[in-house]
Parts: sequence; C-alpha cells; structure tokens
Amino acid sequence: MATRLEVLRMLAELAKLTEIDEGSSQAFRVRAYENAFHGIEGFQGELTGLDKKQLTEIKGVGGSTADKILEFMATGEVARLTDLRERYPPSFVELTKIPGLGPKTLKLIRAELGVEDIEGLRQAIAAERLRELPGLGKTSEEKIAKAIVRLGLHGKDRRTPLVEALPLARSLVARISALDDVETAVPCGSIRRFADTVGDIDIVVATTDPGSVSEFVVGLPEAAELIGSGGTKTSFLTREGMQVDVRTVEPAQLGSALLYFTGSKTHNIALRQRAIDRGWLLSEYGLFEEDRVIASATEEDIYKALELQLIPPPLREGTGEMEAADAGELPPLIQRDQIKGDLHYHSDRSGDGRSTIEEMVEAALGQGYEYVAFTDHGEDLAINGSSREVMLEHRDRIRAIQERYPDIRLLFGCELNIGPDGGLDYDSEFRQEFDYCVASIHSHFDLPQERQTVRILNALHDPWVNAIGHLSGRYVGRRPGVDLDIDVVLEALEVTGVALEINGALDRLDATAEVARLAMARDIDFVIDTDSHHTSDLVRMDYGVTHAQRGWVTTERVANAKPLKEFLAWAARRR
Ligand code: DGT
Ligand code: CA
Ligand code: CA
Ligand code: ZN
Repeated sequence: MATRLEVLRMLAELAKLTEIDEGSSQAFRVRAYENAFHGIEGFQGELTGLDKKQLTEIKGVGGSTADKILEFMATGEVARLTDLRERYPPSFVELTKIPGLGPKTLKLIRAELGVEDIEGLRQAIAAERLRELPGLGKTSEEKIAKAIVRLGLHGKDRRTPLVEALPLARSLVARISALDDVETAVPCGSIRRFADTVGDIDIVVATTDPGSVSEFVVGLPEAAELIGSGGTKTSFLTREGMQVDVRTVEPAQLGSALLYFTGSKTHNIALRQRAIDRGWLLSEYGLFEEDRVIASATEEDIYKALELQLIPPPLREGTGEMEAADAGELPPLIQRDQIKGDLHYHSDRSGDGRSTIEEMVEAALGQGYEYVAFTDHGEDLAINGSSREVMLEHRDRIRAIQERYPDIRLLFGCELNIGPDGGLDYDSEFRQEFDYCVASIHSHFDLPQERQTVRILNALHDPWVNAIGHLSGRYVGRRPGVDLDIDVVLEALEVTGVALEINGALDRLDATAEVARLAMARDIDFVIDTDSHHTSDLVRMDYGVTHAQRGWVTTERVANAKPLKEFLAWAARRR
C-alpha cells in the first residue's frame, strides 16, 4: 500500500517527465499533476481506501489523475510513468537542472543534435553547435557551458542537494529502524552535519543481526543497482544515481561508529591525533588503550574521555571546533526550542501562498509560537504581489482574526521585493504601515558584482526594512547565488542594524553557513524563518536552526528567539 509521500513523489515525477515530454511547463497535463500534488499535500484525511469519486473530491484532483493514483495504490506502478521513464532516463532528465535549458530547448537539442546526457551536451557545446539552433545563440551557449561547471554536473564529484537527499535518507532510516533486531538507524556523513549538498547517503545501523539488515537493504525498492554487499557494509545506487552506504555495527559500538561515519574526515583526523597523544587509539569500534575499551557506546563518552566538550555534528568541519571544545568555549548555539516566532510567512494573499491566514495562525500555534509576521509579497512581484488597497484590506483581515487568537501576536508584515537598483515596493510612507518587513531579491540575478552590491546596500538603508531575505537568492544545486561583495554587505548590515535572514527552505538555506559565520564575527543579528507558503512548510524551522548552527550562530544573536516584548522593541529600534 502506497503512503501519501509515495503518491506525492509519483505525482511530482509524472509532472516533471510530462513537462519534458510536452516541452512546456504550462501544458494542461503538467498543471493537472501539479494541482493534484498540492491538493493531496493539503488534504488532511487518509488516502487509502478512497474510490475515484472520493479522490476527485480532493481539491485539484481530476478524473484521469485519480485513475493514476488508484492504479498506483493497487499495483505500485503507473503505466504512463513507466513509459515516460523509458523515454526519458535519469541521465537525460538531469539536463533540466541547467538554467537556460527549458523543456522546449531540451526537446530541440535532443531532436536536432542527438544530445542524450551531460556528456553529449558538453560535446555539442565544444563543437559550437548549440548556437546554431533557433532561439539560442552564442551567449546562451556560453551561459549553459558555465552553468554545467558551476553546478558540478560532471564527473565523479557531482553532488546532490540536501533537499533531495534528506527525505530519502529519512525514509530509508525509518524503514530500517522498524526491523526486528535493529536498535537504531541514523543518517550520518555530510547529511548529519547538514551540509547543503552531499556526495552520498551514509546510514549507520546498530543491530544484533547484520545479515537480515543487509538482506533487507538489498531488497529495497530504491536499490536500483547494487554496488556491493558483504560483512558490515551494503552499498547501492538509486534510479537517480545517488549512492547509499549502509553500515551495521554492534550496539555497544554505536557511539564510535556514529563519530567515525559522521566525519568530517578533517574532524576525525584531529580526534584520532588527540587519542594518539594520550597513548590511545580511536577507530569506528571504539576508543582503546591496548585492548581495553575506554569508551564506545555514545559519542558523549568518547568526547568526554578525550577531555572535550560534546561537539554537535553541524560544527564538525575542522574549522576551529576542536580548539573551542578543548578550551571549553563552544558557542551557546541557537536551539530549535528557543525559537519564539516565525517571521517569513505567506498566506494565500500571496499568489504562491496556499493556506489561509487562519490555517497559518493555527499552524503557528501548533508550534507554540508567541508571534508570527505575515510577510505576503509586495506589489512589485508580478503575479504574486498585492496592490496597496489589497494590502490594507489584508491588514484589516489580520487584525480581525487577531481578535480570535489572543495567545499569539499577529504582525502585519511584507516581503518587499528589491528592484534592480535597490528600490522597494510601495513608497516610504506606505511601508511605514507594516509592523515588520523582510526585503529580498527575486529577479536580476546576473548583475555584475558592483551593481548587485549597491542594490542590496540601497535596500538596507530603508528604515522600514528589518531583515534581508535569502541574501544570495541561490537554489542549492540549481541556481548559483548572486555575485556580492560580501564584506561590504556585512559591513552595511552591521551599520544599519538590519538582520541577516537564515531561510529554512531546504533548497535555499540562504545565507550560506560561511556567510553566517562571517556575520557572527561582526555585530550582526539574525532572524531564522521558514518562508512558509503552506502549513506543511513550518517544519523548515528545524532546518533553518541546524543550518544556523553550521554558521556558529548563538541564541543571543537571533531576534526571533526573543520573547514578544523584547522582539517588538528590537523590530522598532530602526524605525
Ligand atoms: P560526502 O559524502 O562527500 O558529502 O561527505 P561525507 O563526509 O559524508 O564523506 P563520506 O561519505 O566519504 O564518508 C563518511 C564519513 O566517514 C566521513 O565524513 C568520515 C568517515 N570517513 C570516510 N573515509 C574516511 C577516511 O579515509 N578516514 C577517516 N578518518 N574518516 C573517513
Ligand atoms: Ca557521505
Ligand atoms: Ca559514503
Ligand atoms: Zn517569501
């Protein structure tokens, strides 16, 4: 029986492959699958057991999509999807990640130039054949060539965005954990350190029966191609070409195994050296003095034996964490349970928002928040924004709804769009109406560094801007960040008192951890928020906090870790 997540995945894949097939993201069938995806995502009930009529009663689900869901529920497959997969193998689908290669262009280069994968594309570019095609040209060809290099879509060092790897890792871990004789299963490696891209998925399993675990792993539907299985390690490739390594360990050695397989390599080497300095040996099996086990069951035991504070996984990158832990000076990192409100929050007032104000308020209450700032898009954001009149009506609605929710403070906010020269939505007088504003770029990503930097500086000098949203505008693995003189921008944040946003959307995680750490070295405040467009997006706060930890962000620097009164004073201080 397929779970909701599996149905959603199936619909997403159908939408994606149909888009390629039809050569347009606006094709009727693509929209139908996407609408069904969003409808089911927002549907509260159980899918199992629904008949066709009941399925089509779910918002966005049409008759033909309902048939496919039923087929999927009954057989685990959809004939139409199987057919599409055959015609568009993963190596071809991967080409869609390249900016400038829309479905229409992809169709064209396949038909005209026989391009089937990245390698074929690189050859076509090398032979300067792309530029001959209608709608392309020399500039597009060069842009595409650069994108291939930037995205790392070549050779062995290609990496997968965390947004794709994490759900898969969690789903695998959940199924492995449920096996008899498995005590626990944990995603390790770069995923546990919360790197924004990962080379492969590492899973450590504490079990008394390694044989049955590897047997189970080999039989997983995701295990499209087996790399190897023997002893304590089983490795496979998924259909998308992602490698998964599963290692079994004895429960008594879980701590040392977690430590070893979480890495990073640099962190491990430093730890091992510290053990050697004490005449001991550290391996994935434990911390030893000759044959005597000093510690092995938990990571905490091992750090303690080595006279170190426990170093949280996001810090284990070999960038000063050992020295800090040795001195007992690890920073008091922001924790998820210290977050008191969300500050980048859309309702269906935004064209791309999918839940009502009331639903978003209920969801915020469910997180135990004291406050939430609705930041629907300002007027300049084409189809998603709101005019002044509509914004004021929206404010009145928020105030009316506030009456019914005395336990949470609803702030009337805005996500101001930063124009190409740093101009903001509405005018200064109107912006004053908002309780809180985040300003972000949504276009003109290719400006040269100087213009891009001046653009941000101009926006920062507006007194109504509280935070700068997703600073670089990147999408991990899909769109590189804009070119900024980061020192100049940080300097301006420090001077103006505008906060740096950590955006918890897994495909954004922007600002980057490196930039966050640079901001920590200055006197700059942060906001950590979710950019939620639906009630199901609130989970992103976990991601935002873990990402902030990678930037060594401490609690006292996070504005939305302040209780309501203090937060309001903070938000008002620039005004
Ligand atoms: P990735 O997969 O490239 O995103 O990065 P990691 O850190 O997950 O690296 P991976 O998968 O090669 O190995 C997982 C962990 O196992 C790594 O973080 C540390 C440990 N490890 C792997 N190979 C070595 C090694 O040769 N020496 C040491 N000390 N540790 C290793
Ligand atoms: Ca890995
Ligand atoms: Ca690995
Ligand atoms: Zn937003």
